[in-house]
Amino acid sequence: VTSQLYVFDLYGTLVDYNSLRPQIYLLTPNASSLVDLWRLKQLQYSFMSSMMGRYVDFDELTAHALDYAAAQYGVQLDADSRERLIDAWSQLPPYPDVRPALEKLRALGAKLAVLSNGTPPALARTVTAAGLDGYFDALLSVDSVKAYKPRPEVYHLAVERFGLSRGEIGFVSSNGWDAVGAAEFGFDVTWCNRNRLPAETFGARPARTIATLAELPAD
Ligand code: LAC
Repeated sequence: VTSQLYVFDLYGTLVDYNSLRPQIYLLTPNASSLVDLWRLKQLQYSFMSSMMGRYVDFDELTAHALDYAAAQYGVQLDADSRERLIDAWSQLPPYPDVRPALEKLRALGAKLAVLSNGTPPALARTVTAAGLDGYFDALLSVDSVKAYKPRPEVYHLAVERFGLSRGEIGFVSSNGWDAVGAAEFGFDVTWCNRNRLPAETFGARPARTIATLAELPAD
């Protein structure tokens, strides 16, 4: 069945942060590990922020996470390179399966939205730079609730915005923990397992798993 509404995670689901690697290879041969750690720390800081009850926006967490990852790999970043790398998060390319999938879902009459940890300006810039701005009915940012995924009030933003019940909302994320959080909340969740990872072993199971967005809409 096709949902009336598909809500997508952004980073890692629609746009590819692995594309940051080439810029970082200019600074260290450990670019791929550095990007992995950068992402891991960015998410860890978002969890810490929500748990400590001190909201700091995602751009700032991304900067703190970069500083950590650079320190771990002994990379000295001058102010310009640091700024450029942080800014690159707003210019990430879409995965090749994204546009065809969004086209198909729209043709089936579904509404589409993004629900992301990113700030509202970052979401707008990223979606535009990726050439995806025509597809979405809403770009929902955690910034309006000052808490990060997987806090339930974040997922509630989609319920509030579209007036649908939780189970009527199709949620798509490549991030296993985000898929679990959305399933705990009660969305109809599709985990896009782009990286061929094992399923999460804690928390609610997503309704289904796909390998790429080309499988949408999935039963
Ligand atoms: C986001 C992160 C979790 O876009 O990928 O919200």
